[in-house]
Amino acid sequence: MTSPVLVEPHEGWRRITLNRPDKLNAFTVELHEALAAALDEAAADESCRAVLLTGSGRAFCAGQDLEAIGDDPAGVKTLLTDHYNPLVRRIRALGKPVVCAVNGVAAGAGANVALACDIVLAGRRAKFIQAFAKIGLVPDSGGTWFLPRLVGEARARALALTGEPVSAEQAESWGMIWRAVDDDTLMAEAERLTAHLATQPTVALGLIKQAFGASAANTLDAQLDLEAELQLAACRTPDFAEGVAAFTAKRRAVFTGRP
Ligand code: T3D
Repeated sequence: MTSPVLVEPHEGWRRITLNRPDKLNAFTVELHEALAAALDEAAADESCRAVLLTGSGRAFCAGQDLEAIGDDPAGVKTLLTDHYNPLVRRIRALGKPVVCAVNGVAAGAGANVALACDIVLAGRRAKFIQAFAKIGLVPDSGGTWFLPRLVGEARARALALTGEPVSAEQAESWGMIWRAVDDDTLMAEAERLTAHLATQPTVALGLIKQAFGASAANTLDAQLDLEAELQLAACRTPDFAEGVAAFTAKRRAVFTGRP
């Protein structure tokens, strides 16, 4: 049987590919389980310092597989509590950057899983669709949290209420994603970025993720205190010493990513 998730290791990073192209990489429990395992392995492997998430075929992900959703409302909620919510938490908690290469349509939970990643690149043919209302559901997988913070409440509400698609270029100009790029260069650009991040001070990058993760709920005072705490942790890493030494010696820093 074909694996619903492909993992491809590279020097310092790995690519994780959602792999149900015939169903536009829609989520099933099997896909969720394979993705969770792949992310946990990436988290546990010290030699992996960045992750690239993408989809196979012409789509990134069409959200929940609607043929596998079942008709028991309690079961639908369980899918969220057992799979989608842990997935979003895993991506946000991973102590290394997650780059998302959105290679085509990202609909429903597929759109919001992309937005949970740290840096999102999208090919120009990609579209982001809050498809939920079209089938009588509400945005999940963090959509009602990510969208207003990324694009403002007016746009977030309209996108969720209408289910209108947002092109990659519009998403970039609204600040919803980092960059829209040509389809034929998307993967090369995403690989270059991920490989670059894999050479950077991994612990500090993880702490940066932590700081942004906390900032939405913190007061400025609390955030200043958190920054001081995180800075202390960053200062204790060999990569900080290396960064300063390299700057002083006017040479390129060689970071190990070790704590
Ligand atoms: O707890 C819970 O589980 C609730 C959680 C919900 C999370 C969610 O994500 S809800 C939202 C679910 N997703 C959608 O509603 C999107 C449904 N799909 C679409 O609207 C369209 O397929 C797209 C806009 C994404 C793409 O359109 P298009 O025209 O490019 O492709 P297509 O022809 O519609 O789809 C191609 C194939 O993929 C087709 O299969 P076939 O006919 O060739 O055998 C289609 O049925 C299949 N497919 C697409 N999306 C899904 C899907 N199959 C199952 N589930 C899907 N979500």
